[in-house]
Amino acid sequence: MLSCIKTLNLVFVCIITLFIAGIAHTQVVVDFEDGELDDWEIIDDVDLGDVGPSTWQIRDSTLGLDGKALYQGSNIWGDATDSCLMGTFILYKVEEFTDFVLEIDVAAADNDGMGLVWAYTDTDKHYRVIMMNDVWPSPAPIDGVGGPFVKIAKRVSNDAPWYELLEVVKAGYVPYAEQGRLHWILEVHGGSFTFTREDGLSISAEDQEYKAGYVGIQIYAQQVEFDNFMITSTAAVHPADKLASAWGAVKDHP
Ligand SMILES: [Ca+2]
Ligand SMILES: [Ca+2]
Ligand SMILES: [Ca+2]
Repeated sequence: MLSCIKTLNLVFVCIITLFIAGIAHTQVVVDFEDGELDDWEIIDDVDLGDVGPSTWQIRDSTLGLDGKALYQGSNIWGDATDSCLMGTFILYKVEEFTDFVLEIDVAAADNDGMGLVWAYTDTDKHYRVIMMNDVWPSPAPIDGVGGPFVKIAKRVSNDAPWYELLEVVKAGYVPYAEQGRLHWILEVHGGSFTFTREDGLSISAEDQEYKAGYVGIQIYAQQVEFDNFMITSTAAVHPADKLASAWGAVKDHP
């Protein structure tokens, strides 16, 4: 009888533990205070007009962020004709994400292109949100929409047209504040993407072909700091699956 009660207690503990583990969402927070970029990969894009290189580093913030911040300081830019905003990526390479919420603090020193990338598997395969205060490209031969703007686009190739435009905010675009503290939120769920800035500007898009990949940052001709990178995986783990496997493990226990 005692043994039976012990077994029931074990069952209870296992089920509760696994249930909590199943619904908990993994979260990563990076404040760059350790000065390490070991978890990140820097990739300068292909066939750039200005081949750079990028100068990603961690430095003491000079733009009002918290302590140490990630900084890109070169003016690496564009395809050879400077008709598409490209430059350099930095990717968080510890794990790939499917459904997630990503938040980050930002402070820009210039008026050019910056944004986030996700579902990144290569320079020619990822999604991006990118914003631009400057009046560029001008004209805009690739997708017909010159700056200023914020766009969500899908990378489709390593040569023209590079990106397929999924959504753009042009008429309602408000320039981001330069030299000030900004905050971005990107929510990705099942091929639906929503990006929101601290001033309320928002853009959304969808793509049925969406698959998991790495997340990161993309820069065009911009000098900018980032801090307090926080990503929360919201990929569903069905509680019933966890309970079934928990019960199976207990039954098999001698
Ligand atoms: Ca920091
Ligand atoms: Ca500029
Ligand atoms: Ca610039």
